[in-house]
Amino acid sequence: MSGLMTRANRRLPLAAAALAAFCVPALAQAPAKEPTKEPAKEEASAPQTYESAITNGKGETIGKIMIRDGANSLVMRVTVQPGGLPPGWHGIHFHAVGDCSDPEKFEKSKSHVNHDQSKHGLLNPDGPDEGDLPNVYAAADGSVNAEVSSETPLTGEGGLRDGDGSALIVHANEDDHTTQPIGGAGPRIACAVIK
Ligand SMILES: [Cu+2]
Ligand SMILES: [Zn+2]
Repeated sequence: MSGLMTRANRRLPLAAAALAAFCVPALAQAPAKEPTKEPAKEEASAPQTYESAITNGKGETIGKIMIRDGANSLVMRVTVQPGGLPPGWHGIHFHAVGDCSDPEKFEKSKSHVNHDQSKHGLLNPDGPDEGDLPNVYAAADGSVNAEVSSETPLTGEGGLRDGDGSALIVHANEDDHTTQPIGGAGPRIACAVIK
């Protein structure tokens, strides 16, 4: 939308220049339209934000998630401090209930957010479910600095912050994005409440 507008605006000086020889007042009016439109547009697209601590299997805080939710996509930054996770790839998903109070297994967070019985997996032809996300990589020191996106909204219909909330779960192994029910990602080793 903004791209189209910008392109249209960029064409204006040419057209205006051609017109100028015949009609000078038209040139003077054109720029006055812009300031009234732009501020309203920015307000409407301001992202909602949400932050939450990530806890490990001992209930200790190891990092945080920071979510920004815009009109068409949600973007989540995942930060884990050194020593927080075993090095290597880890599957992460949005699970259906915002409860991380059982750190031994994190089973209270239930299964993946999935309102329409989709198959699991970003690479599955019958998927993905609404909880599916790309893997994150923990460096040799166990830290993570990653950013992933999702079409699942933070609030509203089908949103993560529904009545019982949701949880971001970090798994021990990577998600192959294809097999059921969780892409072979293994045990749940960390959790962040989204409520
Ligand atoms: Cu999961
Ligand atoms: Zn899934």
